[in-house]
Amino acid sequence: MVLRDEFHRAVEHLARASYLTVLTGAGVSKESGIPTFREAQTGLWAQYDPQELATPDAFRRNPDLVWAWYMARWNRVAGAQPNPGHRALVDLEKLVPMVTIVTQNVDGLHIRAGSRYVVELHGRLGRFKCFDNCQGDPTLIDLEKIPYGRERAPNCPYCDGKVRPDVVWFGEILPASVLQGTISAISQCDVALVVGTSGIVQPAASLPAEAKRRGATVIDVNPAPDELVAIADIYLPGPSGEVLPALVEQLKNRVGRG
Ligand code: BV8
Repeated sequence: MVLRDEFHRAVEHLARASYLTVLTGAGVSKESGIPTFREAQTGLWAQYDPQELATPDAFRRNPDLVWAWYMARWNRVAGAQPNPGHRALVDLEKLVPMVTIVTQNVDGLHIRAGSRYVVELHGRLGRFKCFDNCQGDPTLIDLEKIPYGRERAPNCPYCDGKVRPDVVWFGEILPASVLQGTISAISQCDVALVVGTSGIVQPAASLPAEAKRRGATVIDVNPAPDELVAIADIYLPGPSGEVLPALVEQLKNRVGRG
């Protein structure tokens, strides 16, 4: 069966890998109960397009609406746990000499699962900064030290401007340190494992093709064919919470650490 062959090819590439870069999107957190970015939002948020809220202009126009959206998402993430897919990526660190996770997700679940090398392309829910970075970029703000509520964006204790989430919005450039870490992981890897991303948002969506251009084998894990299937060497259909543990199981047997 084609799938079985593809699966075993993926295990062979992982067994021979010396540097694995894992590129993850919202799909890897789906089985932790966190809806993907493109899924219809629930309740109050159903009337909004996430792409319209995740921008500096939206925050300038209506800081309290955008603030409340992030508070609701932060609240949901705080109650979520890493799932078997996150944990399988941690297990890979014992089976491949070097593993770096480059994630689009802002939920912090890879770090909470125990992954050691994680590049968070788009920042992190629960980290906050002055909208104007008045003390330097970034001017991080400890919410515990200022009065804040869930409904209204608080004021910066330094400049009295607005406090915002420390995430990368549409139209904003990714931090230089993040880009450096990403380029390093993409240029060194001999296997790029792409998990749970629709492959739409740039520049993250260009990373698998860049890894391939540099000679890496690209493996794509997604229950639905995404934009990246076309350039993937191997496509494994299925939820990451099932496919990744199965890959790790087979890899353990293959390298004799079962
Ligand atoms: C920038 C943080 C330079 C905020 C996010 C070309 C070059 C450069 C820029 C652009 C370009 N083209 C367009 C742009 C602009 C823009 C962009 O990409 N627009 C898109 C819509 C076309 N990019 C930017 O603005 C970026 N900045 O490039 O700066 C610049 C600046 C100014 C002017 C010029 C250049 C910044 C983008 C960062 C945006 N911030 N997040 C927040 O979270 O609130 S993006 C956000 O959406 C997420 O972080 C994530 O990255 C993205 C959602 O994508 P996915 O993770 O893939 O999630 P999605 O829901 O789409 O898909 C989930 C997948 O999971 C699906 O395929 C599904 O099948 C699968 N799945 C479901 N269940 C499972 C599963 N998979 C596995 N297991 C399962 N169980």
